[in-house]
Amino acid sequence: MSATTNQPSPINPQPSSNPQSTINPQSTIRNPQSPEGVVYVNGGFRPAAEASVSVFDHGLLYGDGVFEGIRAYNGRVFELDRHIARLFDSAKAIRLEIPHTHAEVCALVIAACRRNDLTDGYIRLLVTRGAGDLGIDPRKCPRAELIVIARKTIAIYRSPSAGIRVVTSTFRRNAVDALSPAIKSLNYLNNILARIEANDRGADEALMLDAQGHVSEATVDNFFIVTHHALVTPPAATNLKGVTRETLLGLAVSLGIKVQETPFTLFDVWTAKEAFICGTAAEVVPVVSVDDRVIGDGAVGPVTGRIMTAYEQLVRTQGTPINPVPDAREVVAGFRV
Ligand code: PXG
Repeated sequence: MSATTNQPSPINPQPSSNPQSTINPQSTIRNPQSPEGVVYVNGGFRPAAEASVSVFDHGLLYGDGVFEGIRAYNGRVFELDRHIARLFDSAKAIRLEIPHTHAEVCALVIAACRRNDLTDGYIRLLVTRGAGDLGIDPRKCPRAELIVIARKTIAIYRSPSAGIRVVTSTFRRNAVDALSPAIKSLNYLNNILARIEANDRGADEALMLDAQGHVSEATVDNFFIVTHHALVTPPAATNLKGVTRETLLGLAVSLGIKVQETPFTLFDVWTAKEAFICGTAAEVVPVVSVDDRVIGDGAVGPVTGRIMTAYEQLVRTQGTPINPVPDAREVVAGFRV
């Protein structure tokens, strides 16, 4: 963080008030002096070490903002449109005006991938309320701040493919009539407290219940169980409308697996045949125990295995190309010139 305004940098000598000028996805300008890559902030791309926001930014002061986590695989950004749509929905819910169009934000994500030479990695987008004064009133924040970070690596769980140990947290997921869990806001404190609880208890992840005591989701991932009847996940209303969750529901149907979106309790989890968590960063991670009850036979179950394989194949073949192959007509036209 910096108390000063961002200074012009060699990579973006003129921080522009016109965002259009910095959103050229065709641009391949890279800065060899920025081994840590470049970050889009304050209207331009800057070396990561120089990328900063004001200490008066309400994203920092109050968690007033929204975010997205997106993955790139094999030169494509997976479900880019869907993630940006959710970013705009989250922003709308908190009355935050993103100073760009949907198409511009998509173009910025692609530009961030190119400028960081990224073909596989993780993209984090944040929109904060921007700099204001020390009061809570968002009217004091004239301009929202858009930040795009693209990294080549992402580390999540210790040994995800072997399965993780989960414990139920005493902290509840946000109640729908408090702060909607559908808003991917910069305020993750109850999820963080749940994760600390899991850490303290030697587990890999925490399972959170909703205000009624039904299973909601993990701290940063949606949750599924496999019962004798179907692949079951809680209704989207009480948790984040996860892009991976949605993708897996579609994949399961195409694999002929019966799916149900219905509320369930810890009893259903403890007695499930299989369980897994899913999210953009974590992908599909088997859960081998919950609250010291072994799930199924403690190994990766057959339904989870099929879903993992199908997801792995899907993400590597679909998405928005980072470096599109030139249109065939353009190539032909090029020869004629
Ligand atoms: N639930 C919550 C509460 C989340 O924050 C998901 C589910 C999965 O959603 P997607 O759309 O990614 O399938 C998330 C994802 C991380 C990380 O490090 C992930 C999230 C937030 C912060 C960190 O994996 N969000």
